[in-house]
Amino acid sequence: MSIIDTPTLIKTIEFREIGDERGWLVALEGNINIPFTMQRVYYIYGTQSHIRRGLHAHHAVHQIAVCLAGECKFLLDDGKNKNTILLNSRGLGLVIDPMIWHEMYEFSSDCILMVLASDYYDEADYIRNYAEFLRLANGK
Ligand code: T46
Repeated sequence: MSIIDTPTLIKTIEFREIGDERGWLVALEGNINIPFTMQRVYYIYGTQSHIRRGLHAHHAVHQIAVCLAGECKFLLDDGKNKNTILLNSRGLGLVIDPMIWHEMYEFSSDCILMVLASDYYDEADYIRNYAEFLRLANGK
C-alpha cells in the first residue's frame, strides 16, 4: 500500500486497477490497501450540486472515500489549514483521518461516493459544531 502524503492535508491511496478486455476491477482489502479493518461501508448518491454534506469531524473513526461515479469536491480542515480535492477517479481513495473537519460539495448529478469506515456508526463519534472542533483541534 502506498499512501501519497502531499505537503497538504490531502492524503490519497492509488488502487491497482485490474483491466482486461472485459473491463475493470478494483479490490479493497482491510490492512492491505486500506490502512484499517473495515467495519462499515456506506455510499452517498442523488445529492444536488448546491448541497454541502459532511460539515463535521470524527473523534476516532478512520475513513477512505472513493468516488465510484461522477465527481464531487472535498474540503479538509485540521483547524489550522484547509485543502480541497476533486474526487473523480474510481482508482483513488481519499484518506479522512480523525479530527479532520470535512465537507463535500459540488456533487455531479451522477455522483456515487462510497466511504469505508473503521468502525460502526456512532453519532457520539461526530463533532458537528465547528467552534467545538476548533477548540478540540487546537488543544483548548
Ligand atoms: C462522513 C461523511 C464523508 C447512519 O444511520 N449510518 C451511517 O453509517 C451513516 C454514515 C449515517 N447514518 C445516518 C445519520 C444521519 O441521520 O444517515 C443520516 C445522514 O448522515 P450524515 O448527515 O452524517 O451524512 P453526511 O453525508 O453529512 O456525512 C457522511 C457520514 O455520516 C460521515 O461520517 O464522514 O459522509
